[in-house]
Amino acid sequence: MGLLLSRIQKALQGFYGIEARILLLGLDAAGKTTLVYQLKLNEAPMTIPTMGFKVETIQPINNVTFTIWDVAGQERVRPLWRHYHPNTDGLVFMVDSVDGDRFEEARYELEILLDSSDLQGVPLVLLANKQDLPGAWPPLEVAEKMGLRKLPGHRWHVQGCSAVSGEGIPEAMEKLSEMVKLHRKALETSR
Ligand code: G3D
Ligand code: MG
Repeated sequence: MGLLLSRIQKALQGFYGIEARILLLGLDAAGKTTLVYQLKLNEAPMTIPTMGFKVETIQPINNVTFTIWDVAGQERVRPLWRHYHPNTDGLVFMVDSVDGDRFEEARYELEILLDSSDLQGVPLVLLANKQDLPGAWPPLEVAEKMGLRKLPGHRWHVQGCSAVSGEGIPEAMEKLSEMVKLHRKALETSR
């Protein structure tokens, strides 16, 4: 675990005081809370129950703040999601790679997010989680199921991982920080 954290910190060193707001999203049971526990090590995630869905915030790791929310109860709370979109620097969408029956549902939610005007151009890391389990779909196939091949206007990267073992998480963070920096640069030059 110490190795995982040090690799993540190394990946994020380039930020130098920049606070990047990262949204970690995905259907319930994708593994988001497990990932938060991994990142927070021994600290219990702070859970703020808000209107039937959960927002969890973890302290910045080298200036990167994660705001995490589950889409459980989606129909009722969907109008509220957009309040979390502004000022997002990066999007992490997590999928349970074993649960092929819910790829369609996950893709639907992801498409809504990517269409949001507040998230235009925001880079995306797709975490094809639970790769440690037998029957997990390979990351590239999960990406295809999520419709990422036809994704104009967003930088994206798919990463196979296991939130339980931490495998693949440092690579995902490295890629994310790279894309966030490129996105910021593009925003600066377009001003
Ligand atoms: P969520 O926060 O996205 O809703 P959770 O998802 O983090 O609560 O995870 C849901 C279940 O999946 C948990 O199991 C958790 O242990 C398991 N899980 C999460 N990530 C992985 C992974 O990478 N590999 C494996 N094998 N399991 C994972 P329980 O049994 O507690 O419901
Ligand atoms: Mg959760």
